[in-house]
Amino acid sequence: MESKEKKVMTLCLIYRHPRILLGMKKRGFGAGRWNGFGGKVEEKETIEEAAKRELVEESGLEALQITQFGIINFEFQGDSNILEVHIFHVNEFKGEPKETEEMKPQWFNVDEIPFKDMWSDDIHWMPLFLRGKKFKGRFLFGELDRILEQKLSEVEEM
Ligand code: 6OG
Repeated sequence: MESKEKKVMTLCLIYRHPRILLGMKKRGFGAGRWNGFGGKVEEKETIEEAAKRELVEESGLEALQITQFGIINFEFQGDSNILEVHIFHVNEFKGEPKETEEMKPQWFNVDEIPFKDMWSDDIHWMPLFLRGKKFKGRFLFGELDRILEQKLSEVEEM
């Protein structure tokens, strides 16, 4: 049996209705796409600490209130890694969004989220997130961002 290596990651979405802050990823994994802010959890920190740290590093914003809303496992055909992405809602924050080496931030109205320039899973779970629903899921990607399998369900608690 092939053994899969799990990488735990964070993804923070700054959302105060009707606006959501996204960042254009300038380099690395997911470059050229709009996404929330996040990255890998390091050994010595909790997942929430990592979420806050990555948010500061990538957007310059300090989260004052943060709540977890989702966990999604991403797998890629022919790749032994599983990305376990923990999705957080940031409702209150301090500071002004600033462009960093990694991300260029921009506010979007929730009616104008640029899904065609985002990871193709986002259009599936974002509506749940925007309605304040908690969720768990799994996506298997094939070539060129094509979703081969997906499972997504609402949950009461994380
Ligand atoms: P760094 O490699 O820059 O962190 N991420 C994904 N986000 C979405 N919406 N869909 C995916 O489908 C994703 N895979 C990873 C987790 C990468 C950032 O991208 C997120 C991190 O926030 C495959 O450290």
